[in-house]
Amino acid sequence: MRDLGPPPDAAPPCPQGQIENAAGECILAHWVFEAEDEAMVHETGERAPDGWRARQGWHRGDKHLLAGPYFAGIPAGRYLAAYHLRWEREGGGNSERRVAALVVNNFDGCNGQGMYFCPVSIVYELRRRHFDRENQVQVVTVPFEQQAEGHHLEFRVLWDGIDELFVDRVEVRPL
Ligand SMILES: [Ca+2]
Repeated sequence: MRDLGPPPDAAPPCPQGQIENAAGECILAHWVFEAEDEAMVHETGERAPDGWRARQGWHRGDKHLLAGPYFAGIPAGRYLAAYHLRWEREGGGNSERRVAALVVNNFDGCNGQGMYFCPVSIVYELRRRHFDRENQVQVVTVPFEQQAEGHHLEFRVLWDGIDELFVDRVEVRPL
């Protein structure tokens, strides 16, 4: 019996670490969005080496420390957004105190319902207890779904204005 192989119209699978995009091309399945990149938007905080930070008394709270970069090249699918963050306690309160909210947003909106905002992740309430220790960059992951390639994604960090927070970058990989 002859081995006929795969049918001729079957696309070969992408190599390890790559993913097929809407055009049928294999692309690297790993994206790095630096907080200090000029495509990013900041409503509060200041530039710091390798990222962006906000401090109580210096910067306004309840503002976005990070938003953007409105990147549309991630194929449809489920992913993890890994936020690289550094935290330092400044105010009173216990370990339940919220430091920031993290949300992955589809900036194109939800099927024409509303403009600019359509969360494609849970809204992750980042609390003090999520950090193992102060003054050390650590990773917090947020799962999200890219519903269709071409949607402009942004990775938001809404800073509460109490504890110091620094964001280095957000990395995205398939879930
Ligand atoms: Ca960085």
